[in-house]
Amino acid sequence: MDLKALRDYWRACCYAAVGMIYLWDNPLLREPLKREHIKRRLLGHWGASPGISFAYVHANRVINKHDLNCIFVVGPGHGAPGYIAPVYFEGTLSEYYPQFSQDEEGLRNLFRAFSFPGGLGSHCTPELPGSIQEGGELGYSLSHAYGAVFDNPDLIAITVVGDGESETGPLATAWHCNKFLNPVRDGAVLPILLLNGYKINNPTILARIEEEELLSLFKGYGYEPKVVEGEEELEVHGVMAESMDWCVERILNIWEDARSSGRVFRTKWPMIILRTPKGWTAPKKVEEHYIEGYWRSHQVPLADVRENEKHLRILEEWLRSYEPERLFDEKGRLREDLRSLAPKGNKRMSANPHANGGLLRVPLRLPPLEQFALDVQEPMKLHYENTRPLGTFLREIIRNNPNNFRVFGPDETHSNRLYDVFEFGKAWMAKILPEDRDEGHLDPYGRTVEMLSEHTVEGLLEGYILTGRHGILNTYEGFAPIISSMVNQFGKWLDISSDVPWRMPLSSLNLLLTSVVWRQDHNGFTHQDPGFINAIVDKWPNVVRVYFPPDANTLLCVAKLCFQSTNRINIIVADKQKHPQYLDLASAQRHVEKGIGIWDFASNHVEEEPDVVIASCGDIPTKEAVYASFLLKEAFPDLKIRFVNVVNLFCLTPQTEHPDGLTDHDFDIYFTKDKPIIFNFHGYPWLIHRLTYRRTNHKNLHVRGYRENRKVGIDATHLTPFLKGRGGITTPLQLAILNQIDRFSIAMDVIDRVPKLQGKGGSFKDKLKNMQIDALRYAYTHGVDKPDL
Ligand SMILES: Cc1ncc(C[n+]2csc(CCOP(=O)(O)OP(=O)(O)O)c2C)c(N)n1
Repeated sequence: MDLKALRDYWRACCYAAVGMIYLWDNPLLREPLKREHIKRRLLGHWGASPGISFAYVHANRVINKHDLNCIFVVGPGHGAPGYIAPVYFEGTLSEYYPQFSQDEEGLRNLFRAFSFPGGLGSHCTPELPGSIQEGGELGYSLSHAYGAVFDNPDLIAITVVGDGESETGPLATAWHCNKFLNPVRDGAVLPILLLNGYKINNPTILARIEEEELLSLFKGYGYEPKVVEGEEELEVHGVMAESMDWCVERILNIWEDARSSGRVFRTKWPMIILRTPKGWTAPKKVEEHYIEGYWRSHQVPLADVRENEKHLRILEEWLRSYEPERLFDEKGRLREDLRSLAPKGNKRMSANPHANGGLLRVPLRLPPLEQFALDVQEPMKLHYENTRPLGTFLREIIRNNPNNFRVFGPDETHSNRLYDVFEFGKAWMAKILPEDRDEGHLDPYGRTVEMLSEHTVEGLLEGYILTGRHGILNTYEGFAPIISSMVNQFGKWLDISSDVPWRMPLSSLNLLLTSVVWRQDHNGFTHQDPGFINAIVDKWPNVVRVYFPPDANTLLCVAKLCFQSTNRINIIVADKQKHPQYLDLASAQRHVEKGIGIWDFASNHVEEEPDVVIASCGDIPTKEAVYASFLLKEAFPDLKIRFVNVVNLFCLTPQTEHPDGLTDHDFDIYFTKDKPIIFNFHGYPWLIHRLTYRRTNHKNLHVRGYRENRKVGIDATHLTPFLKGRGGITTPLQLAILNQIDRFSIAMDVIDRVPKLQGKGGSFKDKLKNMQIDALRYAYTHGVDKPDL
């Protein structure tokens, strides 16, 4: 093993990383460094870069030696210079971006483009070949890596995990993903903990505990850690090379044992703890300030080199310490013997097709929906759990796509009525006990992955999709905000990726939010939060879709649409409890295609211009709104009601803002230009106002929805005595009434807002109040809703 060559390759990477941060010109230091050679604005993160390149160069060595199929996941993605450098030297960057050619000119262009407007970002962004995560928001490297190797039996995800990153919740839980990794069916993750000791301004916890504690921690997580450290550069290269060999051989042996015997077993997977100084190879100290091996090396260690001649000389000395004249040939290319160290073709981690998953993606084989659809002969006659047929659909998708589709969830797939998927088991490599045979469904080959960390399952799904597969995550609506930021990061990735011509489209990220706010009968206030969608609706219109299917058949059609789409984040909000069924499959299909529709059965005098539009969005508000319409039809047979149901939330948005938005003309056709609209919504009412405020009839739009503020401004004083018990148990109708999305409130709203009812509607409004009081009394007395409601 030629350690010196390995070291030189790495030093060339370090040189290039420093060059990217500082140099505008004179990329090979062929002349003395001058002020004008320095970029005007110094941006980038040096501290993580040497460690990232170090891991990359050593990964290259084992790929060649063992003929491996590897991708490289960078947790501390802010250390992009440390990733870009080896990607450039192995030629991939030049293939995608010819301006970064393998010569002095290309090197200059690269240095200039890094962290520069219109150039390359300062993280491992989607524009970088081989990257599957930007690493901007820390914490997701391990779950992405594990998701990537599921069902990819010969793939190893070599994953640099920051020691600061390790302090985040998502990363801390993701170590447990090894309990789902089946050595027969799945690939392997080789975590390299970059224990460089510091974050932005603090030491890391893992670097300041005793070695025994550190090792015990990772042993406890089910790993066999190898510590790589040393006094001197070459020595560390030697230890790293030996350790990488050991890790890879161990992985290959585990695979071989499991696959030749067909025996699945849980094992201690290898990992590396790379204890090297932060900002390794930078000046040790500048004017009494520690740089190398300290947090000061995190970003740009010498920030004033354009103004400070002394610092400029220190920078020059630093750059020259890598001996660029020895590393590059006269054209400015990396020395040929060094270039030959990189793997070739798709063996290069930056060219591995798994890291451009759309290249490998095959569309799902979807069974026809007729098999699962409910037989709805007449609206409202059949009551059924909306998510159950979806569970059967998912089960058959698994059957048809046994190697590239998975269901993910924290722990609620059963509770969410999707249990049919358990015919194909729940992935589980930890202990299985006799009682688990009693519908535990634990199975090393299971296709559903459940772990009580919303972050981890979200990360696993993202990693699975990023590498060209398909899936869905089901979670309680109230806890979806836990992953709001993570979904946001993934959306950014998709948004940018869709503008990168060589990134092929990925399957969409499908999130089913169920056990919704309105049916937290047994959990109460803590489980009521429809706010996830508020955070997502403002995001990239090319990426985000939000669907509110009102019944089971519509949910099936929405799910099919989502599974066929690419590069999207599809949010489906649907409850799991029994609900009235409205649409047969063909009607549901049309309803989903339009995204909005008028329901004649809930309207009155459909052929005429309406007096009022009752609109709904969301399954429970729809049910209440339909009943409101029925009450009104009976009380006021002459009242002309139009009932509009919205499935695709973005229909409401102007077309200029979202591709699914209705034109203003169409919006007026549905909602009229001047009639009152009573809109019963699943989430916070202001969201509907935000989406529609520019529509012609917005001034007549009156929205009901979930309200946190029930004591102030309540316009139904007769309800005040009942505003109790919010934190505890509620009945469904009680909760609806307290938020005024119930049938009685909606009917009262219509009376209040339709001019011709304001005189004659008084007596019926009073009756409606009585009905509310009776319903609430009944709930507080018997603990359930009246059976006829
Ligand atoms: C979730 C999250 N919180 C905070 C930050 C801001 N931040 C950027 S780098 C960094 C320190 C990272 O430390 P580490 O993972 O050890 O990386 P390294 O020291 O190798 O740069 C922090 C806190 C972030 N990017 N993501």
